[in-house]
Amino acid sequence: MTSSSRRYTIPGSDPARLVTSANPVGRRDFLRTGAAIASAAVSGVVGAAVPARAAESAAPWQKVPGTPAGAYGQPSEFEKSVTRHVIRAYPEIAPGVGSTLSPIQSFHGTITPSGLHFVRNHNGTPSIDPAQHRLLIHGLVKRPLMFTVAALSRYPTITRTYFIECAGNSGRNLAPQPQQISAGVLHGLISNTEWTGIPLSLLLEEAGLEPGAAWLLAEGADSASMSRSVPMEKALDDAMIALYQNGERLRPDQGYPVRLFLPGWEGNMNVKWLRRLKVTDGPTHTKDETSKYTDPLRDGKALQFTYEMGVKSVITQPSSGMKLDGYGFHEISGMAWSGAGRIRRVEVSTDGGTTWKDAALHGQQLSKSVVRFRFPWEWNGAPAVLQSRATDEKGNVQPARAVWLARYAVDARFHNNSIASWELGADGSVKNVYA
Ligand SMILES: Nc1nc2c(c(=O)[nH]1)N[C@H]1C(S)=C(S)[C@@H](COP(=O)(O)O)O[C@H]1N2
Ligand SMILES: [Mo]
Repeated sequence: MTSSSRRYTIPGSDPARLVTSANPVGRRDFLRTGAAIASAAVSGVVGAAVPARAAESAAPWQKVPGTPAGAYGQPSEFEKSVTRHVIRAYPEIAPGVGSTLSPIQSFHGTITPSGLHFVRNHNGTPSIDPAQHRLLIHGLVKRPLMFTVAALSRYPTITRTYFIECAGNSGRNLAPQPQQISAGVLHGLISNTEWTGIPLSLLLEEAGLEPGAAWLLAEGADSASMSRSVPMEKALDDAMIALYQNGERLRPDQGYPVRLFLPGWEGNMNVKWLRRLKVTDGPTHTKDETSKYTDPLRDGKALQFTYEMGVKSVITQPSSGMKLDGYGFHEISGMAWSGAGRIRRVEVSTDGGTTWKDAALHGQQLSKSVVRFRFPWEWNGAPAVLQSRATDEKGNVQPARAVWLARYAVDARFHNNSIASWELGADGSVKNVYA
């Protein structure tokens, strides 16, 4: 702790006063520290203010030996409620079709734990034996190549942290009435992961592009045979053949053993269980890109091939379904990301967008990656509407809901990056609202 942070002490005469969310550190002590205070400094002070004798009577778990560590670690048994939300579109006829949403309301950093990564499957997660899986690169190439997973694992790799977001994320916030469901069920088709893999340009270079090679057809080995067309420009830019997720092999739900990763581009194009890349002279117009992922506009036209995910943010604490346990200090916090590059700024409004103030950005501010924003706030107990607005390094600003709705047709379902609003009632309850 720095000497300056020692100034803050816990109010009250009992030096071992228990600091809980219901019995917080005095609000004047918080305010004195100013907006720049980091929550880490506060908790550090709390720790320092409790005398050593508070720890003298041993807790039950100090009196028995602990359990031996298991072969694969699991979260605390007290965190069992932090799970993905499973939605099965056709539970009877095709149980593998659906989405499994990340509980973003429970996240506090920037990385999505692998077991809580969102999943969007068009026909379930295949069980693939890596010894039998192959990746084929063919079409307009000088040398068609077939790779085993073992062969791929011998290539030089890169490690990058990127978000992936389904184009349908936040589609539930296009319902006629705001739904009272958690932030994760509303906006949880987003995850942020450290991916390790091979630059796709390396493999394409090895295959050798023929003249006219302008697109790729990427095809998955699942029973949905998910396939999408990818412009060569992206393939030669930052596209990756991902093999690892947060340091271990890809999870089956994320495409084990091989996935195409296209940083910042709509989730659907990141073909999992990748089995084939065919180099072509134009887009293939596969079933997956003609039946879906088109964005109808107000003027009767439609956007096709909307690849880049728009600049976006969402407040995760507090968020719908939560309840603030009293007025006073509360940290407003959330996630922001952009498919165009780095997040430069996140502003927070507590009055429904009338006034905005800058939030602090935490974590590495990487390109096409989630940043965490935090905003210290003193709630005076009056109803409030909380919003966040992100700006990226290209100057793209997250649109207001009304602006987004004015652009897209009423039946548009994808790419909803508009500002989301939480209404805080006088009783501390937090509701999803359209503002
Ligand atoms: N082979 C295959 N790839 C796929 C899909 C699929 O169903 N099959 N779903 C796509 C969709 S719609 C999205 S949003 C992302 C989701 O990636 P995740 O499940 O790893 O989060 O994968 C994409 N890649
Ligand atoms: Mo998706």
